[in-house]
Amino acid sequence: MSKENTVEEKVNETPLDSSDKNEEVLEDGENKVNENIKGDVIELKEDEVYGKGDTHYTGGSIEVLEGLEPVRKRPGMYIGTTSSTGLHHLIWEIVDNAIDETLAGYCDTIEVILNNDGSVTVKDNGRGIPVDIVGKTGLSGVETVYTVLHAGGKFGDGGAYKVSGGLHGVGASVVNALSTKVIVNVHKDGGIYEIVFEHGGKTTKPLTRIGDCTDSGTSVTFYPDPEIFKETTTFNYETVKNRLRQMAFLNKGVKIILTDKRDDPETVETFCYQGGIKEYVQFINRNYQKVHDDIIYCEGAQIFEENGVEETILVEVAMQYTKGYNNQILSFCNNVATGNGGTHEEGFTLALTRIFNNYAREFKVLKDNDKDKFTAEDCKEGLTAIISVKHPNPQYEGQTKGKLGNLEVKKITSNVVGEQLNKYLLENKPEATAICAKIRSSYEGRLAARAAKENIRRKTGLEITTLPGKLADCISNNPEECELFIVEGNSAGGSAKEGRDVRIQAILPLRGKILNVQKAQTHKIFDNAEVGNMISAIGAGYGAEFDISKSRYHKIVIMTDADVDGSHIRILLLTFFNRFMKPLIEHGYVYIAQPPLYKIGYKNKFYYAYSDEQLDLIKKTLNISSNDINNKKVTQQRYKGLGEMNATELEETTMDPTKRKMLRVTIEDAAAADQVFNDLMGEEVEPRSEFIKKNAKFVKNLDI
Ligand code: 1YM
Repeated sequence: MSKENTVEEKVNETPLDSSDKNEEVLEDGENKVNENIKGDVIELKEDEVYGKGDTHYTGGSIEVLEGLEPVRKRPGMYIGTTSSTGLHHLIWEIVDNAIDETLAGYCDTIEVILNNDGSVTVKDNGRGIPVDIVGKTGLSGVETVYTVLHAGGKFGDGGAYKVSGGLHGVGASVVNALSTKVIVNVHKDGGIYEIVFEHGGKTTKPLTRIGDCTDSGTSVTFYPDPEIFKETTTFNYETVKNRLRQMAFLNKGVKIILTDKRDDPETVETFCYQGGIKEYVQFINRNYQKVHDDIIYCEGAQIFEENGVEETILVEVAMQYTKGYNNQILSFCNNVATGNGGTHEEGFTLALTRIFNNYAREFKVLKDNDKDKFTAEDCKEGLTAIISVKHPNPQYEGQTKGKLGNLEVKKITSNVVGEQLNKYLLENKPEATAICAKIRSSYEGRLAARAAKENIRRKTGLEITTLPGKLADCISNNPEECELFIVEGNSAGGSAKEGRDVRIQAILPLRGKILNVQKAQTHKIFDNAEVGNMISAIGAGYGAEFDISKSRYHKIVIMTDADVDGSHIRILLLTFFNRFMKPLIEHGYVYIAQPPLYKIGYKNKFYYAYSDEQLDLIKKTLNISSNDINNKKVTQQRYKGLGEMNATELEETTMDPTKRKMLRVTIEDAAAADQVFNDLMGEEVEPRSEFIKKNAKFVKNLDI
């Protein structure tokens, strides 16, 4: 599994061994291109876009048609990054086109094949991309779609309901531009047609009828260009599988078959969910105890006319309460996760809070002497919900464009959820009672926590901000330059203290067991020494009251061993930050240190390797043979934990800002960690004991 990091620190492999989500990386160019996209029209400055010989139509036409040269010149502007994440975008782009065909109602099966030769084939059983000539380009429909930038889906007969694609919904031509070879086969109107592109989208075999058929559909095979994807051109099975499974959940009834031909024997998995997002909620909650058995489902549509064309906004919500304490509300627009929420989530929250408060007052769950109302947080504790919106013209906001901005969506979502949730509660009394009891207990927990805090304030006159004794703080008071290292284990903590730059680097050693955040109710968090220490050291509060502007450090570095235990502690910490200090992650303040795995000594010099591949590379570069190792000309040390490194080694390899490698954690990383954490430590005992059995020999001090 590979993914890349961002920004100023050097790139390295991800340490999140059980996560397979790739994070979004925004390169400089991205904001620029997004600012420049208005609806379907790309308005880029002349010098940014036009290669020689590009076709450029403006004036009356809406589409601005471009050749593919700009894509190869600045791939980051089109797919965000050329790392593993960007590589996988190629598959999503082609699958999106097939999904659009299913949404248009012409296709029910999509196949994705990871081929032995490094290529990927995506097939559908839709109408087949049009093969007749498109007036505007003078080229066939297929060739237009694959060679003209931003050709969109408007060349066919009638214009399908095109909703796929979000942040990087840039189309098949971008895939072509970034591939060494693309073969498109179309089965349509009794004929089999083939067209081949090479060297970044040059047509090398024009569209040819190569046979007859009785079926219809499109099949696309592409070979990612290693000159573009320098980091890797290898597709990660888990990444592809997770995304395709999510696509199947979000588009009910669509059958998606994934085959990995790189395996012997090949692996085949099929995803098809008649229940759609209802089954998605069931899947997420599979390891939890539930407050009620069934999934509450709400859906609605608003149809309106724009420029004489009927457009539809679809809203779908599925939800179920668990007995856990965190919430998992995932929202999507056009099948793309909106990680920062937006108007659909706002509408949902409004309705949820309104309906449960009304119900609770009416049925005396909240009595007349209960002064406070349920807050949104009360109503969300333990809630798993999927909110999925399909919108013909989505507007995204925020730095990462992960927030839905269309105002009308708030009202539609709020109305749909308000009406249907209310109906559900009235028609399902036992479930309504159980859910209200759950919300009431969150409410009481919150009031108890508030009272306890008030008490401390009154007694001591202090906020809970005294610095913990274990913290070895730094000298500087300027948070912008300050770094907090959260270090696993005592001995490593000692080396870290010795090896740090005391001016800007603070060390907080973690000892013993960290609280299982999942099982603990929020107001008990402070009872745990390790968590309490972290909150006090960071100094910005937690939960709804977390205030990022008070954070005493702008870099919080998780430094754990490179073993199973270390990775668990990392997952635990990420989960904690994700749930109680999310803005830290959103602002990119959380990092993962990357200690080396090996130290190689050769001819009075030392070399550090951060992976087995790097170790091999170093040996190869230095021309080291196994004889040299046997003859002790070379020393090779494997670090089993941070504790084995002395202060100088730790400083040189892991802490010194000019030499170290660090990964910046993204919201996607944190969410992935959170998911792993749920699976391991949720309410259900079964998956947890399975895990412990498998990993028992590695685990030394985990509280599960
Ligand atoms: C494996 C990838 O691309 N399928 C696909 C694409 C199209 C159609 C059908 C299609 C669309 C329309 C009419 C329409 C596309 N066509 C176009 C364009 N699978 C895959 N299946 N007829 C067929 O949108 O009206 C773009 S995508 F522009 F040519 F119509």
